Amino acid sequence: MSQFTQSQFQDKDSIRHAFSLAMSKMYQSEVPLYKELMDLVADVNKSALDKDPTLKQHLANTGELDRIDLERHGAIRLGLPSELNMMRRLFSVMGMSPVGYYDLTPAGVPVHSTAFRTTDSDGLQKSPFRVFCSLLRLELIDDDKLRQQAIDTLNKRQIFTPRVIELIQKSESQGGLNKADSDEFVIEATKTFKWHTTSPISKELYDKLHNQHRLMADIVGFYGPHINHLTPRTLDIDKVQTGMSERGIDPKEIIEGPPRRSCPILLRQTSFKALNEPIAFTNADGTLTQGNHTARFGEIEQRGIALTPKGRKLYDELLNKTRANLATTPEKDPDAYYQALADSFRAFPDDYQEIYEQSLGYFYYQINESQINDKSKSATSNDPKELVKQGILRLEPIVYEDFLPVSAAGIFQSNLGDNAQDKTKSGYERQSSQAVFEDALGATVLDECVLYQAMMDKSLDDALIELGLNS
Ligand code: OOG
Ligand code: NI
Repeated sequence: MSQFTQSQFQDKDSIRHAFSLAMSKMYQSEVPLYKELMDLVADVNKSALDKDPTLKQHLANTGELDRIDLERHGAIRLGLPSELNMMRRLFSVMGMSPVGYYDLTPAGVPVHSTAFRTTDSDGLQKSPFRVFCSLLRLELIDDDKLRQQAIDTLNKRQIFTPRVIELIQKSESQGGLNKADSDEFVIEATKTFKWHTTSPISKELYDKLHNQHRLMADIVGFYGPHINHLTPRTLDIDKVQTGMSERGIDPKEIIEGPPRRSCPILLRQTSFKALNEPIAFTNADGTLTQGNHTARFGEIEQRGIALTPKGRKLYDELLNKTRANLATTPEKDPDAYYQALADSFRAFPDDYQEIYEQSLGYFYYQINESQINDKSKSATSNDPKELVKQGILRLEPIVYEDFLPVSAAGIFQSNLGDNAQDKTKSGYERQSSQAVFEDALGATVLDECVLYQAMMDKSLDDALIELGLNS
């Protein structure tokens, strides 16, 4: 393709950015509490930056300072493999690829998931918007007749507008979309994720699905995959958790993920509980029956450094240990849980240098400008550890862009309504089905660790070139 044609295309990062703003605007009008949450997060972030100049400097060095206010993720749930396949193609128009495979079935949630996001460092700074996307595992409906009814219902719906499908095809065949098409694409794509106040199914069928699992009713009972939350990024999640209660927003009982630390790792998340909303169900004769449905909620997250497989293994071990040693569930005694969590995570170094030396986390290597003039000549080795020790290179944590299955299960559960955990079948006894998921997706999911390692390696190459130390 010629240079000239390519320059006609809108940058995929800016399509994603426009889409993320359109989704935020739609969700603010649909769920006014989300706007309140955004305001609370903006206040908390401002005071966190004012209080902590070191944090501010780290964020400035990694380019995250400018993206904090833009940063959010959304979540959707799909019913059919064909929907997941088209969803991948839709996100690809915006430069988003499937990263990671999350199996939620061991936690009693009948879905498996991936996250669509950009994988490119620059793209992440321009718009880190990502979408946690789950596919219902219809095979887990244990009643044959009901499963068939669910499949028939899903087969009748078309979650994408005809125009968005045309634009996806156009983007694929041309290699991009021009400005006018991109603008239209954003409007058409957003329609897939809007809320519907009418359900295509009867209240009776809804109740049957609901009895199987609330998520089945949430997916099969609607014309489309409504966005169920949009999550801003905060710099101090504990403040937001208490701030929610002060503003009369009802938070879930515990913050998921690692404990509070000086050097945050991975991801901490909390949410406010799902709203109970009126829905009109459609009877066989076309008349409507009023009912309710809970699906949409608000979530907040705090992100920290991405961990290597070694670091992740340690994280999983410490989290499992905490949960196994607890006499009760975390939700029943949050204080005891936080204490136990803090105790076990003492085994995870809370110092970036130490995390680096033990190869537990991913870092960017950056040149320490103040040191370079006097020391670069003496830098005879291109061994990064040596250059870090000499102060020629400094380490900046690479932020975790992905999700955590145990946390995600906690977020799902907290929004399935009261006592849902007790009613949920404790763990579907199934094998993880990444191959089945990828078959539906029409692509393999990317391995996030490979992506972080590549970012770290590239930062080293760039720094060595600049120092004249590359071989
Ligand atoms: C997704 C729940 C998981 C997260 O941030 O881990 C999630 C859903 O409720 O559809 O959003
Ligand atoms: Ni989420």
